[in-house]
Amino acid sequence: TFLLGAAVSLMLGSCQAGKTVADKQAERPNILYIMTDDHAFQALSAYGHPVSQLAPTPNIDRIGENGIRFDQGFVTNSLCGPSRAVMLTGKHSHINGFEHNSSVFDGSQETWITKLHDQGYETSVIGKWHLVSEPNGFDFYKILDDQGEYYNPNFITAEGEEQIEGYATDIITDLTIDYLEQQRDKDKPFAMLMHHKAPHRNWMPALRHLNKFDSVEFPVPATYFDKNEDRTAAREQMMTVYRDMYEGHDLKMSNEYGSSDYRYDPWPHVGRDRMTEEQGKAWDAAYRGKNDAMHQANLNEEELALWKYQRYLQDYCATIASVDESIGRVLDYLEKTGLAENTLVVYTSDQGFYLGEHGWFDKRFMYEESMRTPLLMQFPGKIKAGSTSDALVQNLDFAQTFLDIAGVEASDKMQGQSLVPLFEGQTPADWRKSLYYHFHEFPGFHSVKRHYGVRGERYKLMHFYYQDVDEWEFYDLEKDPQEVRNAINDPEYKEEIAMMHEELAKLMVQYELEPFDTWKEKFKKPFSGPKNKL
Ligand code: SGN
Ligand code: CA
Repeated sequence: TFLLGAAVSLMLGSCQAGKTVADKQAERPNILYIMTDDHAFQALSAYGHPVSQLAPTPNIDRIGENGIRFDQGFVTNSLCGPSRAVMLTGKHSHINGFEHNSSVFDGSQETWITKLHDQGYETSVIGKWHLVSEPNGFDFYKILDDQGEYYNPNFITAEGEEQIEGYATDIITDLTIDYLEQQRDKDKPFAMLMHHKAPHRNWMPALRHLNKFDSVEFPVPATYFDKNEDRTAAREQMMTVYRDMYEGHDLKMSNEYGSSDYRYDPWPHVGRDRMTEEQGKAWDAAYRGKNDAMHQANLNEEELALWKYQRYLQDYCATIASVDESIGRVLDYLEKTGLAENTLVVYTSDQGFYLGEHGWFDKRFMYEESMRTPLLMQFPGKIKAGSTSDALVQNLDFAQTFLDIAGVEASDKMQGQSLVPLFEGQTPADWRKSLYYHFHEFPGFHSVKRHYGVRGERYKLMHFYYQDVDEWEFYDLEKDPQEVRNAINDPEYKEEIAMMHEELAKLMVQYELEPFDTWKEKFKKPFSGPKNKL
């Protein structure tokens, strides 16, 4: 209908009802898609988790208060590049071709951005990109190089690369507001991606937040010391806070009392070494006292494991403090200029993250904390303020949702569904009852084995596969929300397990994936590439 409307107004001339074509076009909704890197819902106060109560995010919460909070938002493949490729294409990883972080995005594919661009939208991306190939369909891009750095990061534009002094989150915010204010073509609606690097590893806070949570004691998850005895993949991962974090790089621990020299840090050039002299001084001064206190305390093994958890959470939440300030600035700008009235604002993360659950950091697994993401949206007049939804939704749905609100037809190759019918907070009776998930990056960082599975409203079934591993897991999320009891061999769940197998088979047909038996041979061969990267 929109296209027809635009054509008619063109035919009627540009001054119908005192409005120019440009005016008309300007009425088409803007889309501001804000995505952080690795923001756990446990650290976003709208979701009420105890961690977030100690480190609240009032500005991010505003989006949910002005609009809708999705309580069952998930990704299809909990990893940065793959998640971004799914978000853009609306297709699962095995279809869009970006299965793991060593993939290169095929930019010739249709995405919601290319489609909106074709329909006259002004498109832009600022911040982390991580899809390797040059952004396609964007009028403007200014993206971080690869993962990007927290301090004095390098940005890539169509004109080349430049380094900007300052803190990544603040710079991305400045660039975003500057672009909206100064650079974009104001006769066109905009579709903009603002992609923060924070709170990605190695969790380097802004100078002003370096001591923000020093006196906060975060609640240690009940599963922090779990041994995961009934599951191989969970046992063999390399993402345990007290075993796999680098004491220098990740935890900023000093060598000894009185020193500011780090313990093990394989990549100082992306961290402490990038700072200016002034930044470095402030950084060292902020960590010195707390590191010295740690040395003086002479901690035993268990105490040290708990100390590491606190250091991890303090730094992680401090990086989010600057993200929260960023969102506050952007929302204020939209409100001040009146743009908020006609803009869909989305806040989400490229995946969830473990904040010590099962003893872990990072993501990848299909367990709740990493498969689930925060998801908030505001859109005055279209989304009722203060709504919540517990419908099962996925990042697979974004492309069709954004095209829907722009009045542009989705491509029939897209595999998600528009979230617009959920905007009132009601779930249509025929809404999906289960989600498909597939993690492909093995061998790889953190050694999480390949797996796929189905998450229903109550049960979860997953299949880990790779070489000698061929193992199923089953969880009852109602009785075991922390997913600590693999019930795959429990006769009590026989029927539910069979039902979930059936559901999984159905989803694989729907998403055009052959049954496991037809492709398992490919993964039986011993791996002959480089050794697992840690
Ligand atoms: C880096 C991180 C890993 C992380 C991957 C993928 N190590 O390699 O911890 O899992 O990125 O993250 S780091 O110490 O170099 O930061 S993703 O968000 O890009 O998928
Ligand atoms: Ca990420």
